Amino acid sequence: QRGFDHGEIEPRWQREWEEAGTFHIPDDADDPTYVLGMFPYTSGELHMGHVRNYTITDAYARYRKLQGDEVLHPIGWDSFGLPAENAAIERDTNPRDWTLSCIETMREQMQAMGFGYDWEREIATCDPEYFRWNQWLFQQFHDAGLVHREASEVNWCPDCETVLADEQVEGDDEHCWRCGTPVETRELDQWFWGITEYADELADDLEELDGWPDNVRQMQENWIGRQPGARLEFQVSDNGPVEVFTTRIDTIYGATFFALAPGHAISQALAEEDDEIRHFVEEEADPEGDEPNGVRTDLTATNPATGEEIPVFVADFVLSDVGTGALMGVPGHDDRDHAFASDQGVDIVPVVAPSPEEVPDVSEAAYTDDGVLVNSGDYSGTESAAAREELTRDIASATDHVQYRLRDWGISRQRYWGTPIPVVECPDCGPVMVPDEELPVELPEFVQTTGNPLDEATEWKRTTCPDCGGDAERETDTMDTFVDSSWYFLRYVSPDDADAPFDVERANEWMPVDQYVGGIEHAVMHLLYSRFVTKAIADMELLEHREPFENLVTQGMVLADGEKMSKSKGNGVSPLAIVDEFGADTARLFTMQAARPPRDFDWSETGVQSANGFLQRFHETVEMFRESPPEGDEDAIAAYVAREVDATIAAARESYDDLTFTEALRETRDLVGLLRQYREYTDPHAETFERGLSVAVRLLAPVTPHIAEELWSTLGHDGFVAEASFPEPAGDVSDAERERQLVENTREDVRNIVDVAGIEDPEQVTIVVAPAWKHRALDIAIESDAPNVIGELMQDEEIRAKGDEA
Ligand code: ANZ
Ligand code: ZN
Repeated sequence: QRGFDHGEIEPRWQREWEEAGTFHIPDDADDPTYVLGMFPYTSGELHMGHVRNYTITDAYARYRKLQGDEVLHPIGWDSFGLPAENAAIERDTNPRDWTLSCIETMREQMQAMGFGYDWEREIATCDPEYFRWNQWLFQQFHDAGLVHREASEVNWCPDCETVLADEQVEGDDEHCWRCGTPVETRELDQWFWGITEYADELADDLEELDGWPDNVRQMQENWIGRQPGARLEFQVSDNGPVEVFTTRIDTIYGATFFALAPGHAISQALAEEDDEIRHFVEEEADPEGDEPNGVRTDLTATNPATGEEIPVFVADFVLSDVGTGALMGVPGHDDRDHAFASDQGVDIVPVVAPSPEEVPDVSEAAYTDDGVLVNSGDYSGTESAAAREELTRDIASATDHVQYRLRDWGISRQRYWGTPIPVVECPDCGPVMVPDEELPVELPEFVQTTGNPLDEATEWKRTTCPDCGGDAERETDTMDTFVDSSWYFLRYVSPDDADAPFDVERANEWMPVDQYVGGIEHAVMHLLYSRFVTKAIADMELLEHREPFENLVTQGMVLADGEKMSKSKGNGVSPLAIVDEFGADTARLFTMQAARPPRDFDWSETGVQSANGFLQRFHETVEMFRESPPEGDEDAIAAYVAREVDATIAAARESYDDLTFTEALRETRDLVGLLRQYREYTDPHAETFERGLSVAVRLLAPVTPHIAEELWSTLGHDGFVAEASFPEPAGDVSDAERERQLVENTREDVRNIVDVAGIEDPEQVTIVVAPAWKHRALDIAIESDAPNVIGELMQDEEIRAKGDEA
């Protein structure tokens, strides 16, 4: 019987797994291996990126199960957020109904993919039973001093009508991450979570995250942007002391100008009086421009080291929200200062040199390295690092100061579909936390408006102050959805817990996540927030772990003709169409064998067909097992095949362990090819053949679980292959041993086959030519003077190269 009916096989095994509770992890499980894919945003349909992400996760989870681990592999829905609101408006429904219908569809699609989830642990962030714990966290963070409200300039997307976090503003043109509209700034009262309190720990602990890709750690480090330096004051004409931040106090003798950001209070005051300055501040200043621009003021500043009066500028390369919004300009040693000073005709003095004898010429370009101080009074001759310490000590106003690029996390959003911030605004008491027993604060009915629907919900807004009992109004901001995803991995340990966000004891046992898998686009925001929230929860003594994700794999993009595959680009291929036509196993196999997880891969129709073709052949090969058992003796080929089976197991194990998958799949594919030929052309010993099949089925089971179950039962096994054990090599499979055996045995074996079997057909010889051995077989073929074989082998590129050498 040839071919297999995926439409029959796949749903049948999915049902069987479900009925048997194969992937359910009981609450009393003892420290299961926690494998987690970043939960999907409920857009309404699985796309290829999801299929890739969750197949990687599922294959790894299934692999660990085959290794004998208990595996916790849950799934949930990141289901709050602006897109649902927009979709609801478009469809004239409300975000809740829309989102719930998306969840229904996506759940079905995931089930059709055969992902082995513990569905009893499913969560959805838009469920009040979930988001009440966001509100609870807000209170706890408030009590821990990690929440504050501040009127601040925020990024505002005029199209989405919402505030965006810095991380949600993309590109040099500063556009909205969602809709691409250029972002504006606005001044608004915003709630913040104090992630900067944890800046040092977040940066320091990156070093220990050696199960994370280096590029992700680097991106986080850059985002935190820790800069050790000093703060010190310059006396500015009538304005008194003005503070600056510098990383290079060792260059202070070369500070020949002083510059203020356009937003600095002094610049603003000067703008009132002076037309030129006002024009610059209001019109000309362009912080993003390539050239530093500025205007000279009538003020002077006193360099505290030299005592000299230096000119004061208002300049656009000085940023209002960095450091103190003022800087000391050292054109001899800083590139931007150099460009600015050259333009403005300010003195450029070298004060640091590679050595005292080689004072650099800084007229054309700054010398930016550390070195030895020159032209620096008593400090001349001192090394930069030592001079920084000494000057920070000696200059009266100077103190050590570490500056960070990281800002506190603005969690306020002026939109409907999110977690209401649990605060009541009282005219007498100010903002008051909603007490615990009143949680969750649920959302009112949805209304369509251009602004924030919560502002229009008059009834909902009206409440009483928890403190004084007087009339008060609810806060109408909702939380950034990154709050939802900053701790969801903890909720899976006790998804129905009505008394706590998670069961503390179980979380201590089950956390951290052993293997996390998700897109590189979450390298900064989601992963940094999750690390912060985990640390803050640990400090509340609810968790013994300070890092949530021990190992991380990031997956590249799915491309179509070199471009990111997406609905909006119109080049999307629906995974469901492939599941319909070829089955979930084919879709899974294709996405897994096309590229290792971190790499992008290009979608290809032929790739899908070839994956399906292989599964057909695989099915056929195992079906051969049903045919009348072959008779004959254990022969040279059987020993050959047995060794190849072992080598395949070893290679597959290595590949699954490091989540590369491609090698495991390629080797297993080759093994199946070998087994087919073995069965057709020889008189094999049944045991070796059967073992080969049983190994191949288990090696493929993590990636193509349905057909693997089907074939496992064809081979006469009762239980699920999902619960079988990963095969162990029967012999020594070290590279050295493999090589030794190869050299010792191969020549003779091939000669035996060629001679004894009287083989004419080159294809028959390729039975023993498992791919890794091909070049060796070529040597042998040449030696044993088998021209047909050579002809056949020469068609293989790898071998041809080797043949040319020979
Ligand atoms: C003097 C100096 C001399 C600096 C020197 C650097 C090199 P980077 O440049 O990334 O290391 N700075 C301080 N406040 C600023 C603001 N509000 N806007 C723009 N720039 C500001 O960052 C640290 C340096 O940025 C600081 O050290 C300061 O220039 C500048 F050879 O002070 B430095
Ligand atoms: Zn009050």
